Amino acid sequence: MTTSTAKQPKPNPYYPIGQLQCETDTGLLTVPLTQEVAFRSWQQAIPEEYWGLDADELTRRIRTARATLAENVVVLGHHYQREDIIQFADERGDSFALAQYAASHPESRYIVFCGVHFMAEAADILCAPHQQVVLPNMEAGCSMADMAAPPDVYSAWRELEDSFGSTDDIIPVTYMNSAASLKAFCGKYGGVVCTSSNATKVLEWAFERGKRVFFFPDQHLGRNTGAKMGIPLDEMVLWNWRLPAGNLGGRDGDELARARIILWQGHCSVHQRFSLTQIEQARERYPDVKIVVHPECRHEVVQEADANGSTAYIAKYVAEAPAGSVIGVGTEINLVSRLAKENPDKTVFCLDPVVCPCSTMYRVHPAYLAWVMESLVAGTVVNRIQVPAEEKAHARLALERMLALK
Ligand code: CIZ
Ligand code: SF4
Repeated sequence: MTTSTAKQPKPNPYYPIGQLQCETDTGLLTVPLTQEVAFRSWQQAIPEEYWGLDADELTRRIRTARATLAENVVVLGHHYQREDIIQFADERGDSFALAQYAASHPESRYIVFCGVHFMAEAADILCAPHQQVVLPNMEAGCSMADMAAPPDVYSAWRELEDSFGSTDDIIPVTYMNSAASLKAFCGKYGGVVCTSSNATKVLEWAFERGKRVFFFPDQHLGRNTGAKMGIPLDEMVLWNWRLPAGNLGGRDGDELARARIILWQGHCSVHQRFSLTQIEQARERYPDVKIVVHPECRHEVVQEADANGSTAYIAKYVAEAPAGSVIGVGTEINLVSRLAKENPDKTVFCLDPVVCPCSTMYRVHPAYLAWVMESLVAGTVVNRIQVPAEEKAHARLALERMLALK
């Protein structure tokens, strides 16, 4: 695969209005860290020598380290990573598929997970004890996962217990995009993990065991899945975690009594940007366009789309569309532009004209990958992600319940 050779950010024709630009708008091109405006505020300190390296030099150094480490390392690339990272991935995919891939390669002691924090944790939960998981940039979190702080979830659970008299009939379900401690919480309280590929199956499982589901952190995936199962919108209520404890997440007793799904008020800032207006504009411009979106998008957007599904689903949808198709996609821009490149016989475009990449995924700049890989070559494991043993056991249980549904 080729790499970007651009040394300078190019002005992007998509952004006519300066104020609408996001911090990562220099686009999908890699420039040295010193020129990355977005990295100044939140990047993890790495040795000075990596700051000035351009994309070509970083590529060369990562390639050398990769060759030296050989089968001792597996490099995983999430779909939302930039091309300059994806080119090194032994496997690319969604968070769960990547964690499974790492677990099925026990010959590799080091798993370098180019993705975000919860994904590296999931890999650590599923991998063998001798495998060590490394996240190139510790600041690469997920803003959606961060909306469900474990103490807030535990406090909500206690409030639900007080309100209903017990939680025996409530099944906690966490989306993969959550802290390991919340996966452990689900394991401990009879709950389960879901991904965007299996959320329906998981909720069916949950409703066989309880009357209600407590779903976090993504309200949209929860609502879209519930609606797909025929649950009326007014039987899915939002729990506003920003309110102080004691407020029942902003609901009253009647609303909670009616609720079949209690939805944590979390969202993905990338997917929440997609709108009905964008779909309308795409249909006006291309009357035959097909619209495919991720279920982290708002309910009305998912309803209006021709299809919706996980990143793997979207990739398959585009690949299987007939030549000449025009497809508007509602998901992260790195994946959309890769799909456009890999399907040159189709017109594939992002529904959002102000194409911000996922800013936390973007934090895995190749300088970080070079640093962690060269550290491994030197015999030092930096940025290891390790889930505490007890948490791991419970989190694994919640993941295994999900796996058993296949
Ligand atoms: O689980 C993943 O990797 C995410 C974040 C989304 C998806 O649909 O694959
Ligand atoms: Fe999190 Fe959204 Fe980025 Fe996915 S795209 S990692 S949900 S912030």
